[in-house]
Amino acid sequence: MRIRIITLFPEMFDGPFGASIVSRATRDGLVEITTHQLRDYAKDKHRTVDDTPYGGGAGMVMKPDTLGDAVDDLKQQAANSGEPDPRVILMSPQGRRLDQRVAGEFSTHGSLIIVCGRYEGVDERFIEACVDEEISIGDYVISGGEPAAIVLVDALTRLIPGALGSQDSAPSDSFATGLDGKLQGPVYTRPPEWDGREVPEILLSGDHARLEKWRKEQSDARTGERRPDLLNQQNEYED
Ligand code: 9D3
Repeated sequence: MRIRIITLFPEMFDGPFGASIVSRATRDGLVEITTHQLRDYAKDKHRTVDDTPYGGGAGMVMKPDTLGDAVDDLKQQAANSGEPDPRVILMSPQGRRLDQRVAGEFSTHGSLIIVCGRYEGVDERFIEACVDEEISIGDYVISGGEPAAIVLVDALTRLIPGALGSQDSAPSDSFATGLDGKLQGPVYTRPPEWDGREVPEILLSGDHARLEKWRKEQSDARTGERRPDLLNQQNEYED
């Protein structure tokens, strides 16, 4: 899978993509990620990427021409490399909310272009002309699309077959088929007693059948307390 990211802050990706699952998947050739400085596509000497909003208002708006040129160039790169047509995703507070199903959909695309917005927003004409889908990571304000793009890339990289080592495996994730989209229950490791607190006896018992039942009960109880919304919805990972 090939991912190209358009951003004003390429350095924000170095840390997250240089560590952990994404770096291993990159090393293993499962995913190739590049960042592209939007300013490099500006034509004026000040390398302008934004302008004041028509009709007034606070903040600045990202210019459609610079963004359009960047997307066109990266699409051309993809075509020249014999890749499938990239899907263009804009990280945006107005987007469809990211969940495990959305991540799963994107993980099956051979080629993605992810555009990170900054400032008050992006000129609507660029979105109409160039963007296939706007994605939000949730109902809270962050400063720009970059942290959201990092979350999206991490979530979808985990779903590429072979991206996870033996250390942690996709089917035991909270939002995966194994737990039917419910929360994971409590987990424990040594020592068997810490600070006067004991590990539940069933975990030390070796009774596998009883243990499976206990884990399911713990998962159901926790989901009911913390995320009752998950009990009353279809498993979004599966359907
Ligand atoms: C007038 C209100 N504006 C600022 C408080 C709106 C606004 C503009 C730009 C709010 C956030 C941003 C920058 N955020 C993103 O680009 C973004 C985002 C987010 O803020 N939350 C969740 N997902 C995403 S994806 C991109």
